Amino acid sequence: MLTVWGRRSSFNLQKVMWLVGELRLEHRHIEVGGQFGGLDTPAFRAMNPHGRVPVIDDNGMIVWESHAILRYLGARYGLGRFWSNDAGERSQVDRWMDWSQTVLQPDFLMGVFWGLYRTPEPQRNWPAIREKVARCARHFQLLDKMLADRQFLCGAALTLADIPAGTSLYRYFELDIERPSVPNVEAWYRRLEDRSAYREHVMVPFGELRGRLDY
Ligand SMILES: N[C@@H](CCC(=O)N[C@@H](CS)C(=O)NCC(=O)O)C(=O)O
Repeated sequence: MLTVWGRRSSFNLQKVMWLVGELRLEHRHIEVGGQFGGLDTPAFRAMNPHGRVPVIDDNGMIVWESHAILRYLGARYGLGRFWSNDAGERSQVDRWMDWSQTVLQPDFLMGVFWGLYRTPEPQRNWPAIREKVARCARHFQLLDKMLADRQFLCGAALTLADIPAGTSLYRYFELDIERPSVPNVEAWYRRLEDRSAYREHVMVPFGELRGRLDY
């Protein structure tokens, strides 16, 4: 049995749960972190010494770090669909996953979502927020070009490449910020919205996070 730990409002948990949903894996989900606490217990720290979510236990195999979990689940349960044994094909997916984690996520999730939405109004650093909003506009314009001739980031089917970047779309389009015209990204977002796993696990209202810096 697969067990997944993490609160539903966690961006990194959402990536994992979206894939669990796509793969229709039987699982148990335990909400920890944030208002649920539980990240500092010896039992949790024995699984993840960093005390962060998500974490999975798949029949005794413990994995932490959201992208390591995506790759693990893809390799174990998604061969041919979410995992390829061909190194070249895998690299097509890996480059988008790594770019999302090292470029898009810091600029959007940390820069815009934390800077604007999670920071109480009097503490907001507007020059920094504006710079991150502008950087995100360029990232989404680049994605828009990439998506001009394809339905998903690596072609005609959803792959792991879509999961980290696609998870940011719900919050990006819900926030009251300036956005460029990105029709191909919007069409991609609509395709993701058509998927029940995306609606259930990513389109999770995030009001509890407003003005909240403590987790
Ligand atoms: N790089 C890690 C980041 C993990 C992380 O920072 N998780 C956040 C939630 S998105 C967390 O555990 N926050 C503490 C909390 O929820 O209490 C990953 O991708 O899994």
